[in-house]
Amino acid sequence: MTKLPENFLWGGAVAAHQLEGAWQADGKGVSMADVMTAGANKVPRKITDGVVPGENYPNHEGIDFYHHYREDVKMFAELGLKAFRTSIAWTRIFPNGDDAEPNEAGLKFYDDLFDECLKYGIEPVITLAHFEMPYHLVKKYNGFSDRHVIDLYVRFAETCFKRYKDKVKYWMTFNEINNQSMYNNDFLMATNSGLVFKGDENREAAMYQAAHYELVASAKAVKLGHEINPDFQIGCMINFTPFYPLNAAPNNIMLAERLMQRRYWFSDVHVNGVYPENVETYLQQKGYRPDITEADREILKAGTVDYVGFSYYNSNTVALPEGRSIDENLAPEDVTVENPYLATSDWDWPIDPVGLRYSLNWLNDRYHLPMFIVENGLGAYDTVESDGAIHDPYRVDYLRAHIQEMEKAVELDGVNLMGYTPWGFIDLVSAGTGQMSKRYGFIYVDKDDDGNGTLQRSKKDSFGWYQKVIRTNGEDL
Ligand code: P53
Repeated sequence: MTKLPENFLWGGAVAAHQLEGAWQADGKGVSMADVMTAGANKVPRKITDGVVPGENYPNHEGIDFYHHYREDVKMFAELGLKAFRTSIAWTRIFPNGDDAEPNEAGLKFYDDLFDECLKYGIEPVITLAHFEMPYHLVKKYNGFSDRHVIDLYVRFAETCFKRYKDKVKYWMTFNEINNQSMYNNDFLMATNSGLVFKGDENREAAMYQAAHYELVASAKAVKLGHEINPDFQIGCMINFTPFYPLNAAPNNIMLAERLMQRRYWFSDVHVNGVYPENVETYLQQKGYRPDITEADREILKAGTVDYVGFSYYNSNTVALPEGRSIDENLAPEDVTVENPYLATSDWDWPIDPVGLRYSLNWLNDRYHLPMFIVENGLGAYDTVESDGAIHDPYRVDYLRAHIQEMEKAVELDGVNLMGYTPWGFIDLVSAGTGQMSKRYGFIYVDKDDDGNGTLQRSKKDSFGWYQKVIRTNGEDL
């Protein structure tokens, strides 16, 4: 018996700003990602006020995929990929976000890239906004805190849908739109919504407003996309990090449930077209009155998604601290505890393969839609041996264990899964830290955290392993 359907989309995932580089080529504008400096392990990236001379901005060069894409896609074909998930850099198409006309050179780049993929039978899977809003919109509107940005995003989406309607079938509107539920984190607010806080603004209220405008923008785009090509499959994309209660203490169970509600209402709106009761009630309770019109509510209903795309890296275990109450609405970072059953990566991310099966089941029970695992993987330090080999059994162990759990979810639990695209299958700049040394790839790229290196590509041991996994449709792990 074959566990996975014959047309299962085995692939790999990246995002434009983390690999393309060429940040000023052919008319590209400055994006949010272009003003983020290099951080380090446990050192957050800085968001500078524009591009400041002397700072290290690793996304400016990325791995220069912009100039290497032909040889890279050839290697992706050798790996056996059936799907390539990337994003379209908004600033290549609309350099400032509000330009009168799109930038033809930017549009042409993605035409050429998609043609190159299709030549090898690789299906492009495209995210429209993956952490790289035009910086001009950040300055002018404070990102998605302004309603004007809805239509600017929709115009970008429409331009892409029309241009690539015969080349791209699978789309996602916003990458990990729910990261901003952790509104205390500057990086997540900036990358999701282009929100840069200057003082003591109410971050939570700002988040609910910006997220609403994004959800409206997404729904408008979904509706339009279906009109442009009824065969389009347009999904949402959420970061799925399930909250586990540390133990059976009822308050910990309720705490985990409450945190799940605060983190997953975004996909409730994407899928159901309405806000869940718990969010409506919470907004009232807090006295927040985001600008949500009746017309918006109609749009949300008219633009529900076709599938649920999600990333899965780890679970998050929580416990209510002594003397605290659930109704204080504690932030996840204030209640996260070590899970005694799980090992962690060098970046302290728990490693929890069963959590992937749990996530697939949870999402299936809640949404009853096809699902697409569009990111999963292990960031790790790799060592290049004197003969050039890179032995990365830790990466294979991580992925094998996750694929096994994914296959159980399909085979034994009946989930409808479209595909699996491991993250950063070619080494690229880490989103969270800006490091090159946090590597996810099967393909090694010679570049270090200071930007030195030849950019030469080579195969790690995991390359041959993943090739075999795809060839056997996940039978031989
Ligand atoms: P890096 C935070 C938490 C979970 C996933 O992350 C996240 C983030 C943002 O860093 O991002 C997703 O590179 C994201 C990718 C990113 C990948 O996970 O920090 O969609 O852009 O590279 C891995 O190790």
